[in-house]
Amino acid sequence: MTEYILYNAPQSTCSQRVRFVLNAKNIAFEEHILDLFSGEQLRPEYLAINPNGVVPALIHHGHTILDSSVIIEYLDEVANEVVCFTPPTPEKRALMRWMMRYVDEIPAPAIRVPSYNLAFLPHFQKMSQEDFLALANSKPLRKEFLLTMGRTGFPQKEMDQALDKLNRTVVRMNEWITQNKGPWIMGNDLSLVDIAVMPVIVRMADINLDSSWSDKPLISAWLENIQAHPVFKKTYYPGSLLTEKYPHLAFLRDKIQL
Ligand SMILES: N[C@@H](CCC(=O)N[C@@H](CS)C(=O)NCC(=O)O)C(=O)O
Repeated sequence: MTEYILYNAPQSTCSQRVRFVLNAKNIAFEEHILDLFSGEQLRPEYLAINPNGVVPALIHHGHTILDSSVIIEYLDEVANEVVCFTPPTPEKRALMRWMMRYVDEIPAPAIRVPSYNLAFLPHFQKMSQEDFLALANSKPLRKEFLLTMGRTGFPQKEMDQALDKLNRTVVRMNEWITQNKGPWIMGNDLSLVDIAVMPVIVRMADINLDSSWSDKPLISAWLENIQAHPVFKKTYYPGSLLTEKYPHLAFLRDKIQL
């Protein structure tokens, strides 16, 4: 049996965190790509692995590890020979985990709103209302999210709130980098919190929300640094960016009010 098996999706921001850590640690893994639009994550065989019906899921030596933040912490614990992304002292570890909770609480859910409104909505608009409701009701974790979006998209108020959360994250990240003297969030070393927030910042740049940090050179430098990391390209393999599948998104800059 392969030591590591990853169930994930190329454009899934949560999956990108896990792929980055696996690649950085030089861990070979069997990759299973799920088509989230055809509902492969909701099939009984996958729900038996992850009852929440979301990716990623990691299987290591037959043990199932769920939730991207939990998975990257797990990987840093069991495979820390090549590189370690967790600080050495309990105080710093607590600080990193607190920052990771912020990322999971504020920007990780917020980035889904523009992603769905701008890119994924047409997939749902093609469905009949009946099929859409049946799909929404079958989602263990995202039922309310999908029902709020409906087949017309999130209302402007939801979009504004999400963009506000993303902007506040950029401000917070800038403070963290400044306080810790950069170039990474916790200072000199790349840590799990950088990897946790990476997909949000990369997605924002991808869908033209990078004006959020036009006055924050530390964030631009942080993004350049992560993009220059040796495993960035391997993690964001072709098809991982939204603009690769939805080229019209590259031209939306003027339509989104920040
Ligand atoms: N907290 C979970 C969230 C996982 C999650 O929301 N995954 C998304 C992709 S990033 C998904 O599988 N969505 C499928 C769906 O909404 O049906 C984690 O970090 O692993």
